[in-house]
Formats: sequence, structure tokens, C-alpha cells
Amino acid sequence: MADTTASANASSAAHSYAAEQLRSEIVRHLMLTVGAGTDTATLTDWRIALSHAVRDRVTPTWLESQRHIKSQGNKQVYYLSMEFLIGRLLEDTCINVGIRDAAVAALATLGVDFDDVVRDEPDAALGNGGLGRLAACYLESMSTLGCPATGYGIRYEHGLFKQSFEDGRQTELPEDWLGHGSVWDVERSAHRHLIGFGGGVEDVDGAPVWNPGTTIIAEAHDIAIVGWQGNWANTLRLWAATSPTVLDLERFNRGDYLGASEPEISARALSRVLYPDDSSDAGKELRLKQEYFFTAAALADILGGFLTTHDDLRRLPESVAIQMNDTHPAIAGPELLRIFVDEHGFEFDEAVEIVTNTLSYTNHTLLPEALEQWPTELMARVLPRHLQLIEQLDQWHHSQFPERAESVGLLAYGNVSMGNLAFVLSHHTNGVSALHSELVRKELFSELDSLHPGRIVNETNGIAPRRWIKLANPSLAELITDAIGTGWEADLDRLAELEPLADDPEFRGAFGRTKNANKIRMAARLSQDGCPKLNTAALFDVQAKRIHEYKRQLMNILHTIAHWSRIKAEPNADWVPRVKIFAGKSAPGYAMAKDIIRLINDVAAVINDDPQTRDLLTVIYPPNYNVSMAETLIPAADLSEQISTAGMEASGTGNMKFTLNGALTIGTLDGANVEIRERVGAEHFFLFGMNTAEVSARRAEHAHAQAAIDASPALQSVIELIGEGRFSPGEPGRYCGLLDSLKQHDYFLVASDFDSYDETQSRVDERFVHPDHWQRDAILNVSRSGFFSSDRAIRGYMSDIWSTSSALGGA
Ligand code: 26Q
Repeated sequence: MADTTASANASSAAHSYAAEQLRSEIVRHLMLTVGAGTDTATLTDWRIALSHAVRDRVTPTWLESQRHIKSQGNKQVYYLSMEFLIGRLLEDTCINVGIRDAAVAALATLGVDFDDVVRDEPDAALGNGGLGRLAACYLESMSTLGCPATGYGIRYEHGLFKQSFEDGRQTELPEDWLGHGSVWDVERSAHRHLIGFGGGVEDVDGAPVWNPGTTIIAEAHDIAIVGWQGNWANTLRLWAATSPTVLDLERFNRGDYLGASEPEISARALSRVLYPDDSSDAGKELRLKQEYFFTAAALADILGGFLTTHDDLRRLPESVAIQMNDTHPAIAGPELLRIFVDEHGFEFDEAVEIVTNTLSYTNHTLLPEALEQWPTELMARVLPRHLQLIEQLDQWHHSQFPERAESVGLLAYGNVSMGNLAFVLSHHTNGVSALHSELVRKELFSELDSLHPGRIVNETNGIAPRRWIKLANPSLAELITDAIGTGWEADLDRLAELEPLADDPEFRGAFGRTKNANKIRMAARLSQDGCPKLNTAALFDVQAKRIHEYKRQLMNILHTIAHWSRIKAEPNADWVPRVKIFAGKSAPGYAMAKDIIRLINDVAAVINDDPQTRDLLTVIYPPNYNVSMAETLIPAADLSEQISTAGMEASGTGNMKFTLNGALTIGTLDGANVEIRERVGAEHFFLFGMNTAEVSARRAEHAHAQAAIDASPALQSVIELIGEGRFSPGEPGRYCGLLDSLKQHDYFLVASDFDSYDETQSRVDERFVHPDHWQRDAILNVSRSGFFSSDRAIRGYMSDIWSTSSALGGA
């Protein structure tokens, strides 16, 4: 007993010492870096001061990690991604370096609230959704595992647009995360590369020479990404575009002041703004230029580094693994060929072999409209030499496989197929869930798979437990630690130790209380933004993700209407109170998704205003879903909606976040849902709807949409209500287009799956009325989902694809 008290005292003394230390560092930065006094500092001043103090704790590890790689010559991973959806960094970094408690205490002594400070940080929204967030989780895991790696991307001045609603309609406003400058990024003026565009290819003594028409400077900005417990930090290097001509003096002198800045303005356009489409290939010239800009800068950096310590480029694959996050950086293949052939005099065949052994490619989608195709005419204008090399590669590939089918070519119908290009120049291509990889093998790349057997592998996605449990859900994290001790944060399979506690009434009670606390926290945060008051005893049913027809938010809102009608028809029945929560953005040009958003808001307005159902059903749609909103919504969910048409969601990662935060899933057999269900057990997962085979069969049936509607009285009355303007008073035609598409085509099979979804939702209610059963299921979901850690995913990439090992002993 005495011992425990002594060690508790020692530990609290250590805590207060750590807090005092940090306090003086914060005050010093407040004065010397920010230039403010403790009496005058604004919240943002405090935030910047704390961030600098925290950054100081990371920098020594960061430098040490770089030094280690240099001295040991470890093989390095380079993760090329057009998007890194980081969110906020302050609290995550505090947690990873183990100073969160000290920071809370230090600020408290200064009369400042840690949570307020953390929430002052703007999200770095340098991505659209799943693919970008995956890249951010993977960077953190690579640091946690001590996998030497660098992330390469673009330092967009403006990240994903801010969403607001006007009369229920989505409007987009520019986002400005750099408004107060960035605390985390370090400009590396020594690391600049000149990137060429356009121009022509000349024949000099039989050798092609590319003379670009314009050049743009890529300037490096580095962010340290520190892993769990601060043992290792990797670099995220983001490229900013500037012009070699700061000012066109000749134009200036002529009095053309605007024109004088033109070179700078057009150069900067390359890193000005993130394209907000996450599923349609916009085919825009600027997008192609952005892709080449960051990819070429990354490769110049990588090869420059390699050649300072090596002199034989043939050995590149021994030291360098380059991962292409989707096809967005797929121009890396031709660019490397160009460097090998044109700049280092390699034979084409040998160059192809080395390049292929260096590159690997992750596919994230099967949707045909999202598969990148660049018109050859555009490619000829922007990257003339690269187009020649792609043509040469296509002939080379054809000569290797004379029997190859038309569809595997790199050039077809006047386009370059970036998927086939990425596949051909990679030693491995991977899908992101078991089902998706199967479809990649059988459908998307079936011919290429038979020509290159073994090239396709699966690496099921994962999420970072530090951010998605420890940061987002501190009360659950504490409950887990109390039950099984520390260490699970970097060894998530240990959650299995919770399994016996699913039958422990006391633990179930405590688990239920953390969920409740999270619901109250979420309701409080949303009410600050003007959302209606929420009944936190209700079932919180959440669908948070990009708005897309294949994700079927439409089915969810149609079901909401059906449920509302039933309550109204039988107001005194034993209804389970529900809060339906929708969150997510639509691509600005995606008309159908925007109609769905408007419908959800219209329905919410009517339902929330209905006194007869007010206590039983609420629909909310908080605007501007982003990483930090996800951190509050996900831990508060009872039910996770993963309801995409089977075969269309490559993996999903939100599904994993909800499961690990103790929500049960209502879902289809799609993406990683399949693996989640296998692991948590079919009886703890609300499965509904058709599988991939049934989806294909149904699509082939004549007039399937009308047949499905005819068979569903519930759906018929919902369609009627919308069609007669129940939710668009004065404008009954508002949803004509949407309803016509549902009745006539229903490509996403909303009508066909509706009844199955509806019935399954009733089973959800039946389960929810028994809190004991529900909590048991939820605990089993948590305890059986350790597999979905991004650490496991990265270990998979390291052993199956990159052939790299940890630089930290043991990991
Ligand atoms: C392409 C060309 C032009 C403009 C934009 C794009 C573009 C941009 C982003 C195409 C696709 C994306 C993003 C795709 C994405 O986020 N895919 C998701 O990746 C997740 C991580 O693997 C999966 O879990 C999701 O299933 C998948 O939809």
C-alpha cells in the first residue's frame, strides 16, 4: 500500500515536473515566436505557442531518424499521393510523444483550456475522403513501426472546400487552412527542383532530347510525422509551386503591372487548390500538370538522394520502394524511364526492368468513371516525351506478349489508360480489401493478371488506433487500458483480451456509459452549431462519408421517410427513438449527389418540425464533415451505415472506425464489410441486401427497378410522398429527376435492396431495446477488430510489397 502511494506520488511529481517544463516552453514561444504576452494572447496565439513547444519535442527524434537512415543505409519507402487528409496535428502529436496530460496541466495553470486550443487548429484537408485519409493513417503507422519512409504530395494552398447549406442546397466556399500560416511545416529552400512542361522533342544525333516550353519550381515543405511513443519520425514532404521568374520586369516597365505577375500566378496555380472530385476523372489539363508536378519533384528528390550515396542506378530497387497511391502519380513510370533512358543512357529494356522493380501501385476503385484516362492529344501537349515513351512501352509490352488482348493496351481510343500503365510498370498491384482485390483480379485487370501472374496482391486497409481510438474516444481508451493494461495502442490484436468482458455486467455498464458520454459530447458540439436538441437515449444512426449514388444515402433517407410515416400511422406503438445523422460532401459538379443532399435537408426540416414524432425521430445533417467532425461523430454512433451496392465500395475505412468505436454495422457484403463481418461474427452484424453476383444478375433483368417498386408497398408510399411535394412544399417537381432515375434505371439497386434494408432496420430496433445484448455485441465488435489497425496493413505492405524492415529493433 505504502509502495503504491509512493509510486503514485512519484508519478504525479513527474507529471507536474513535465507540466512545469512544458509551461515554460509554451510561455517562451508565446513571447519569442508569437510575440505575445500571457495577458494579451488570443486562443490562436496560445495554439501556436503550444504547437511550437510540441514540435520542439519531435524535432530531435526526427533528426535522429534521418541520421539513422543515412548511416545504416536502410531501404526507404516513398509514398506518392495526390492527397493526405491529415486533419489536425496538435493533439495527435501530443498523444504520440506522451505529453498530452502535461499540456492540459500546463495550459490550465495559465488559465487556458487545452480542448479550446486544440479546436482552434484548422484541419489540413488536403484530401477528398478515404484515399487521402488512408495515406495519413499509413504515414503515422510507418512512423510507429519505424519503417523508413517519406510521403510526397502537394502543398495545396486551399484544401477541400468548406460546405454550407443554403435552403438545403450544398454551396462551396474556399478553404483557407494556411490563413495563420502553418506551424508544422518547415520550408526547405535547399530542396528545390525545376519541373518542365510542354515544349518539344528534338533529335540530337539519333537521341531524343526534350526541350520543355516552361519550367516551374517545386519547393519542399516538410512536416514531421511522429509515431506512437515518439521513437521514430518520418517526413511528409509537400511541394509548393512557384515560378523561376518572380516578376516579368519587361512587362512591368511597360506599365503592365498585372501581366508582370502572370508567370508567378500561373506557376502557383499548380499548388493552389485540391480538385474536389473523388470519383470522376475530370480530364482537366491543370490536374495532369499537378500530377506530373509533384511526381517529378518527388522522383528528382529520390534519385538525387540515391545518387549521393550510390553510383549504380541498376541497384535502385535494393534501396528504394515507391508506392503509387492510385494512378494519380502513375506518370512516375514514364518519368523514371525518361530519366534512365534520356539522362543516363540506359537501354529501354533494362530501364523498364529497373523501373518495374522499383514501383508498386494501389488501386482504390473499380468505378469506370474514376479510372484515369488522359487524351493522347493533351499528353502530347503537356508531356510530349512521356507520351513517346508510353507508346514505346506499349510496343515493348506487345512484343513480350504478342497474344495480348486489345483491352490491355496502354493506348486506346485516343487515351492513355493510367491503370494499365501503372500495372505494367509495377512489380505489385494491390487491392484494398479481400473482395476488392478479387474483383481487381477477375474483372479490372483479368487479362493483365494472366500475363503477369502473382502481380496482384491484397492489402486490406486499416486505420490508425492512436487517432481513431485514443484521440477520438479517450473514455473508451481509458476503459480499455483499465481492463487490459497499456500497449494495445500499437498492438491492436490485444483487444481480443476484452472478449471475456463482454459477459461481465459491470464492464458492459461501463462500456454503455462511455458511449453515452460520447453521445452527449457530440450533441453538445452540434448544438453549438445550431443543430436541434438531441435525445441522447435514442439510437444514434450515422452515415458519414462522401455523398455518392453508390454509397446509397438515398436508400437511407427513403427508409427514414418510411419509418416516419409508420410512426405517424401508429403514434402510440413502442417505437425506438432514433437520431438519423448524415454527414458528407458532394463533388461540386455532381448534380444527382447534390439532389440527394437537398432531399435529406428537406426531409429533416419536415420531420424535425413534426410535433407528433418529435421525440421519436430526428434527422440531422451538420455541414462541412471533415476529419475533426469524424472524431466526434464516430465515437457517438450506435449504428454504422455501410450500405453501398455490393461490388462498388473498394474497402471503406469509416466502417472500421465505427466498429472499433463500438458501433454495430448495418451493411452489405461489400468492401471490407465482408472481413469485418467474418471477424466480429455474423450474429453481431446486421447484414442485408444482394451480394455481388446477385447485383450483376439483377442489373441484367429487364425493368428491374419498376418490378422492385411494385413489390414494395413501403417504397411506393415514400415515392408518392416525395412526388406530391410533401418535402418540397410549393414545388412538387423538385425531385422529379431523382425519382425518374430511381424508377427507370436504378443502377445502384436502391429499390431492389429497399425491403431487405427496411426489415433489417427493424431487427436493429429489436436488438437496441435490450441494452445488455446490444452492449455485448458492441464489445465483441471492438474486441474482434484489432485486425483493422493500419499497423497490420503497413506490416503487410512491408513484407509483401516493399521488402523493407523496421529501423527500430524488434518491430
Ligand atoms: C481522379 C481524376 C481526376 C480528379 C480526381 C480524381 C480522383 C480523386 C480522388 C479519383 C478518386 C479519388 C479518391 C478515391 C477514394 O477515396 N477511394 C476510396 O479509397 C478508400 C481507401 O482505399 C477506400 O476505402 C474506398 O472504398 C474508396 O472509395
